[in-house]
Amino acid sequence: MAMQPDRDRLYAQPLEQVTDFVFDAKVAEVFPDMINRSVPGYATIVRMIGLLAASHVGEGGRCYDLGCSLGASALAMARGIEAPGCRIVAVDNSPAMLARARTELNKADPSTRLRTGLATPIDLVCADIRDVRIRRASLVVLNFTLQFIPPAGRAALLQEIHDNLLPGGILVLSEKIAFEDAGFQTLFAEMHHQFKKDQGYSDLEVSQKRQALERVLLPETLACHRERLERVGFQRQALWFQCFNFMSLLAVR
Ligand code: GEK
Repeated sequence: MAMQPDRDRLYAQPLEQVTDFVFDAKVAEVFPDMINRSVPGYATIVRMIGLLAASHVGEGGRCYDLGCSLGASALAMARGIEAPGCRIVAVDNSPAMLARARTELNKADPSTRLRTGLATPIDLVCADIRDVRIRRASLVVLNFTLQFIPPAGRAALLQEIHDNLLPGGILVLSEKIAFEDAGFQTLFAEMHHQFKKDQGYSDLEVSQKRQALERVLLPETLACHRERLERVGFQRQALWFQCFNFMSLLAVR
């Protein structure tokens, strides 16, 4: 049978030692398949980010996709935005992911090297999102990225975002979450496992990947996210998506 080059098989064979997960070239290669088969609702969330951008970003608006990976959310925004003179800044600190993002975005938009067809240009920036200065933003997206920032650094990042959103500007914060209730924690972890099996992953793949992420992806409870958003100044927020232990919040400045 022909190998599918983009199929995620990174954890299919038993590994002598499962090392911490990193966003390297091997991951970048299979990333769309990996995230679609690992995060329930991922494609829906990305599509809705496009719709949010379409309805919220006015003329000259600035948008940020923080932890952009291959640029799926940035591309959804670029496709959604109709207002003229807008700009999207897409940031990731993995050179391998950004290199692949550049190829993917140019494929989506070959004639302009990220600049045609899509009226809204996307600037790809290789940087740590904690070092990026947000300026007069209409829309900021953290789509499954905050979970990779050590918890002690999360409030400062959200403060920077809050303080530099325009009044009425929005933050989309999507995360894997934990549950205080031990019963729900077990139930949703199990449902996520079942989801991954249903997507074609084996028990071995699921368990090795879980081990690899254990010290890298640190989920918090929904209450914890909401309280911190409130503390940094987001008084208006709504949970607009949840499937098992994955959710997305919309917070308005
Ligand atoms: C999507 N948002 O497809 N600075 C910059 N980037 C970072 C940092 C950091 N400190 N830490 C992690 N990343 C995307 C999916 S994936 C989610 C986001 C996942 C980057 C990391 O390199 C990776 O590309 C991304 O955050 C997380 O809508 O893999 O579960």
